[in-house]
Amino acid sequence: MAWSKEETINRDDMRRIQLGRLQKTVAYIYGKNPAYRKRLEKAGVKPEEIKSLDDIRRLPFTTKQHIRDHYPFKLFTASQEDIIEFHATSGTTGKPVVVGYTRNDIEVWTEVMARACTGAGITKNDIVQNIYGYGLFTGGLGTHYGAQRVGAAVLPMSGGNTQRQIMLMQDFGSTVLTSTPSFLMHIHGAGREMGVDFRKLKLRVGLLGAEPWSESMRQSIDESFGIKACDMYGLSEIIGPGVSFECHEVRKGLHINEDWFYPEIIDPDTGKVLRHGEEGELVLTTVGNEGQPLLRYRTRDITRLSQEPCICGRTLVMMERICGRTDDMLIIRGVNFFPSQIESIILQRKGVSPHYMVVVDRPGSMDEVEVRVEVTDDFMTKAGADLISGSEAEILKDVEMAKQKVQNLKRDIKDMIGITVKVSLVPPGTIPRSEGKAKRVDDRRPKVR
Ligand code: DLL
Repeated sequence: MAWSKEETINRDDMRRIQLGRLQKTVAYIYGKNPAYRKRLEKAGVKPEEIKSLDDIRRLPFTTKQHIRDHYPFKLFTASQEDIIEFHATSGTTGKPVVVGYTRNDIEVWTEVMARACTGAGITKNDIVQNIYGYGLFTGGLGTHYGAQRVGAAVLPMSGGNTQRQIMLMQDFGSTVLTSTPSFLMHIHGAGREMGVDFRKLKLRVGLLGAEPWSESMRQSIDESFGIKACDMYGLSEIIGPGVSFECHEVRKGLHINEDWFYPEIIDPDTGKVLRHGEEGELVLTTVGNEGQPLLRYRTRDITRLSQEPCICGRTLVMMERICGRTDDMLIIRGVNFFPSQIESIILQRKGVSPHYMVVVDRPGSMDEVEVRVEVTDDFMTKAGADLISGSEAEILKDVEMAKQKVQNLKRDIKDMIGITVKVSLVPPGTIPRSEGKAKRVDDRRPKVR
């Protein structure tokens, strides 16, 4: 059973809702946000000219850069007194991408998250161990609101604390785990070492997302925990988790809450709108947000849409699981970052050059990141010379300096992005140079699908 009636209505009624909300949103933005109004004027569109859903194509796209350019609040449409919550994601320059929510926005978020929880089979009888991070990240609070709305009891764990997660899972009898898939696999590995058999616990449902994961990873999670894991997708700019979700009955694609987030698929190179079934970049228009409504936001996520009826009864348009991104954003253990953030750190440090490579791998269940950085010629020449004819004290000093560089880079990266990486210094000239766009990432993780 779906949570709300909009999930099962017929196409004509859905289009009516979407058009009404789209018209309202465009008029609202035009009237209240000078920066956005300028863009609409430049595109030659007036709110009263949006007469059908197809007219959405006349609206300009919005990008992450556009939000960043208006940091922190200039793209907000609601006034400050109506904003009741902020969230943010990390940005390429260290400045986050900020989102503001009004009370109504929180209500919409709670509603779409209640739909996602219901879709996964969560009810008021469940104990939801919420492992998504609480804080600026939207995963923790968004899931918290939705799970409470369906009447479940939330255990607000946030991320990390593996041992404690396992202890409370056992002691409280958690029935639902909400987490990034990779962290869940990490918990499983740690539990196995402690002799825990998760299949003997009361767990039965997983509501997982925030990063790409494959069908084989799902199978492995299902088996390891004795649960049915459902996918959930979302992004902070649009609302957070709850943009789309899988139903536990079918688990083959995600139902998009299209009465709030209007989807299109475009060719990322030309911007041309593609038909259902064609793969391209997902573009979302928020048709109910008040804090920071976004028109035709380019998510950079690649998927395809379909209108196939689902046996669960939901009529919402479906999207396939996300199979990649059009930019170089990396998602490691649920944390998003761009290689350029690492570059900005390297550039500030002496003795290393801006030639670097981010190597991502998944040797077990967790993603691991190694940042390889070339040392400068000067450093190399001095260390090399010392090694051949220097005194013991000089050699030890060089080694100490190299160690210090590694420690400093590790600390700066952890401070900026929040994840622990391995840093390796390599000799000058050893990172492959490319003639065109520099290749900064060597992603060795198994491909999703
Ligand atoms: O990750 C919101 C979220 C929290 C979704 C909890 C699901 C569960 P951001 O940190 O802004 O928001 O990251 C958004 O993460 O553009 C995708 O590239 C990726 N992403 C999110 N969910 C999925 C998923 C949250 N289910 C970015 N599958 C998005 C693949 C996902 N990628």
